[in-house]
Amino acid sequence: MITRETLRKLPADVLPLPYDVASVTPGIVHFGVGNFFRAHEAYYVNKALGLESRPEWGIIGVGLTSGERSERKAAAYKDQDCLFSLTETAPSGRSEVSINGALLDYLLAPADPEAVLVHLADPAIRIVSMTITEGGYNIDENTEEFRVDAPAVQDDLAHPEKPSTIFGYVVEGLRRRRDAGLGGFTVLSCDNLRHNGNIARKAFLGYAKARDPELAAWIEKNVTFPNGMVDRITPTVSREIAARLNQQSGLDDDLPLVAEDFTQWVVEDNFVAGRPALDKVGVQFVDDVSDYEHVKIRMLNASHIMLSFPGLLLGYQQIDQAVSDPDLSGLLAKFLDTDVIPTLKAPPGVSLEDYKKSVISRFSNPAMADQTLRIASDGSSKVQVFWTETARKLLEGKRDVKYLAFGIAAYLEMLRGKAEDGTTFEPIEPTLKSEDYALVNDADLGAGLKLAAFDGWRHLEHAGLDEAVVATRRTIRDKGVKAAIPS
Ligand code: CS2
Repeated sequence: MITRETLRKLPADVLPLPYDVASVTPGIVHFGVGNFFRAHEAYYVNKALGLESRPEWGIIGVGLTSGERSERKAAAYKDQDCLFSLTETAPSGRSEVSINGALLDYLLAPADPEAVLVHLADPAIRIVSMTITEGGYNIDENTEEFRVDAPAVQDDLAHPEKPSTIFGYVVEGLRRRRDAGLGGFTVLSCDNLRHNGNIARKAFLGYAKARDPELAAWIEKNVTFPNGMVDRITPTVSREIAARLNQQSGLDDDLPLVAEDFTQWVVEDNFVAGRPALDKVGVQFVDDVSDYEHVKIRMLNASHIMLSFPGLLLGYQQIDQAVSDPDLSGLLAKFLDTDVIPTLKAPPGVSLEDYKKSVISRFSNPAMADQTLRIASDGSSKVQVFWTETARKLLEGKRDVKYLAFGIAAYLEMLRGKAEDGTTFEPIEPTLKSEDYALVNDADLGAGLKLAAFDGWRHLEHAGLDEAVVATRRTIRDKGVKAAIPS
């Protein structure tokens, strides 16, 4: 365990905190304290705190789920005074360890909803950020509107002062601020979605309108929702990895974290109540983040899933193992060269050719030991978010769809949970229901194309795509994944 006491005698190679942790006051509430948040937003805030004479942008973390696992996690944070170490490792193996003290507290919302609301209504809190996953915004894929009829949302609307969803919490916090004559805060989405700020706006305003249109109008005036592109590969830390990290650092951290040395955050500078000096610690502020988002999502994230689905079928447990298979890295290069790059606009100063090389090199980083199953998880949401635009461009342009068809076929076959060598695994798909699995397992290999994952381009009818998916699934089954990879 590490605590504030540990800070006094850190091992020689561990970078200490650049500020006095006892002097930090909270300025941010963050929902969804996962590894990515710790290695990304908390990483930048930690650096920025070191530049402030009165560090006032500490973070209050909030978890929305209940149960034993969440309680264990909360206890681990409390035991460590919310401190944790981060090991940043380059593909070459060079690494650097630092301590992070930006997180000041970790609250389990279901255990004490009022404690969360008190923070949200506190004028010191000027940013409410979140990492709640691509599928967490409760947006209907077809109408692209907030799903007011979702049962959890209906529950919150029935008891708005005792919420359970992030929408209920944030809007109730804002209601209290308005009634107290205070200003709003910035809602900062850090999820991997295009226009994540616009999506957050749609979700929070969608809830607020259903609750009270006047409050919604106040929120529209007093809250901003900057769009941002976030990027850093941050794997799950298994017990073995945790032990290795501690052995290397000389710490005894119960919450150690590993991430690649690469990190990027490009954000629109639209913070209604101020922000930490993120611009001084490497965050890029731009007027329009769209081109950055497109490049990141359509190249990196799209390739990640394009690699993980066949990777799982071929029995690769880790992303670095999968990408070191030349057939799979070749597939990624061809997919990017043929389907993605020709229809992408590069942001100023970015070479898409170099970006492609960096994606493949980042995936090869063995220190990540990044799990193919983690990358494939929630494929149903990821396929929509990461592939839809490329799919539309291919279909609208009547271009060859062979790589897309391969990706879809590999996804559907992966959902059957069996690698080519017969070993089984359990796909992690929080939104798929038994009816969906029935489609995946149907003897008609085209039935799986009815999954919501493909809704984003179903209206662009293209018999060739459906046929190619069916034929590719057949080849995967009869001759194996490798035989199905298009040349
Ligand atoms: C991954 C991301 O989950 C995924 O599909 O592509 O978690 C990826 O590691 C990050 O977006 C990197 O920034």
